Amino acid sequence: MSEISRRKLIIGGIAAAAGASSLAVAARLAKKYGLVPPDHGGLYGPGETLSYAFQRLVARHSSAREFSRGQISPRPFPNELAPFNNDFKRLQAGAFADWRLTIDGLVARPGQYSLPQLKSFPVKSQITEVACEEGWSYIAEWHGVRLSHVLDLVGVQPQARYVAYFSIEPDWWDSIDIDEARHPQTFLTYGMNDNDLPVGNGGPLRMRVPRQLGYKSVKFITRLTLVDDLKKLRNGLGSAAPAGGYAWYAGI
Ligand SMILES: Nc1nc2c(c(=O)[nH]1)N[C@H]1C(S)=C(S)[C@@H](COP(=O)(O)O)O[C@H]1N2
Ligand SMILES: [Mo]
Repeated sequence: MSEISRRKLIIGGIAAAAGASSLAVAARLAKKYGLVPPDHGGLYGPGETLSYAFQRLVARHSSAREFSRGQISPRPFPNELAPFNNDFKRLQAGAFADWRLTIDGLVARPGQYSLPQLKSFPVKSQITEVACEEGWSYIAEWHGVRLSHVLDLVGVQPQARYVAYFSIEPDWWDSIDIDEARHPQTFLTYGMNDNDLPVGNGGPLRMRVPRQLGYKSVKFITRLTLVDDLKKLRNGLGSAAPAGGYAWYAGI
């Protein structure tokens, strides 16, 4: 069976189950195909599962909308906030020369990357929107390296299913599946509107996941970890967001 007809068959089964009987049956089917988000256990569990499974089977290659230069938002942006911890201040005082992105977990070549190293990789740009779950949004041009490029450099092991990413702000972390991580619009960004990425917007290094809500675009990234199972990390839910009532999968 071709990949497309296999996907159609699975999503057909999941949708039929959702329509005919209960969301819980649909969720069981999704589970069979490994399409269950890590936060499926709560009140919205079956709904979360359906939306994630649908996105991965049908809209897997869809892209976030890209805008023109003229649509870039004027300052100020609503959520500009720098982290205030001492680790960050020390690095900032040194113009981020000592900033490193650590990549570890299920990779062939774990390592640490400086900003100049990341900037030496092929530079990509996109004009996309940061859409906050609270309703506001802004459009900016983002410059960085595709996460897929970096993943190819470190050599992702076949059993890896998620990329988790951690911020210098201890309470901020999140994760995406390998599909999202390899999507051409998923960037590690170090630039914005033709300048260095301002600290207020996540500088020196920020994850950009434009197909999902703003909270997945974690600022001040210092570590990426490849894992086969999100249960192994911290709260087991793949993100700091579910504790606040927000979904792990936040596709727009
Ligand atoms: N480290 C960190 N990342 C973060 C946040 C944060 O407070 N700390 N806020 C998130 C939320 S809820 C949104 S909507 C966007 C806001 O992006 P902005 O700060 O560029 O406006 O960043 C996300 N990434
Ligand atoms: Mo947000």
